[in-house]
Amino acid sequence: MPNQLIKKYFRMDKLPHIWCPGCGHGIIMHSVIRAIDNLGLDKNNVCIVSGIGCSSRAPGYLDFNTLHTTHGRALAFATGIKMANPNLDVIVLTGDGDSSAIGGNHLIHAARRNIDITTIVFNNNIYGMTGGQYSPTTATGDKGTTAPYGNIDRAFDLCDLAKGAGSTYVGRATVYHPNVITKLTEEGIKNKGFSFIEAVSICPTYYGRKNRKGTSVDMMDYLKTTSINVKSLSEKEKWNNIEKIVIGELYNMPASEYTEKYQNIIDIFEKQSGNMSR
Ligand SMILES: Cc1ncc(C[n+]2csc(CCOP(=O)(O)OP(=O)(O)O)c2C)c(N)n1
Ligand code: SF4
Repeated sequence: MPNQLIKKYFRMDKLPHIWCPGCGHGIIMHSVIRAIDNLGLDKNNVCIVSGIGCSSRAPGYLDFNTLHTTHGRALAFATGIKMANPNLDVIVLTGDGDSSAIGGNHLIHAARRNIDITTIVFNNNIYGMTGGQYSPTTATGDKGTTAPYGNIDRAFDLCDLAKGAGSTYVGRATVYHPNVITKLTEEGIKNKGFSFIEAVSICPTYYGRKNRKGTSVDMMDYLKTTSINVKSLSEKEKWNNIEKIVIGELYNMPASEYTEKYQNIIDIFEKQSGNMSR
């Protein structure tokens, strides 16, 4: 089955990929492809957009309508695409730095508008592509090239941020749980509004090495032992759990969608100007 998916959805001439051995990003990319395939989406109707970073290389390998944009701006481009053609299935693949540092403002406003875009953040808690600077999701005390004595910032809970900003669908999984990433992505695509999925990834090369997290197998093992399914938690525990990585569907509350509301304004204007010309 994976082989068939690769033949169907990958640009074979763009492989091999640039990711390091043991990187988690490929697992996320594959999980997203499975979601698209399970939903039976028309390839020509799917548009995948990214910013810049190791994670943001994913659209380069995928055979859809794809756009590799500037750092932090994936959601700005995706918003333009969705506004121009609301019928497209628009999916953003982005990193934690790309989406919540340089692109943080675009994230909160896309969520606030509830525009029908599904965003999957490959969260490896570091800037991988540029050599390991700390990001807004690096845990307090962890090291990066820009935090050699340990990061003193508090880390964003990306799902909490996305929910607070207005996302109508929010979920989290890790690369140890590819089937959960797939399921959440499917539900996110089905949600008519802004869907946010945090896929916790691993960067053994920069985050792992600098923070003595061991091999990529050790890092996967950590994800396995530290994750807990949201279904076993109370409402309070699911948002305030600093000991565990809470996975599963965290929020699902459909609300009116931005491009539809915008079309309503156009319809009202055209009706009024039609009346005036009579
Ligand atoms: C305007 C601008 N600033 C900085 C950069 C350098 N840059 C490229 S990728 C990146 C960080 C990517 O980190 P993240 O989004 O976490 O993705 P990862 O590489 O870890 O997957 C930075 C700072 C850039 N390309 N453009
Ligand atoms: S630097 Fe890190 S995030 Fe980038 S490809 Fe290597 S392991 Fe993956």
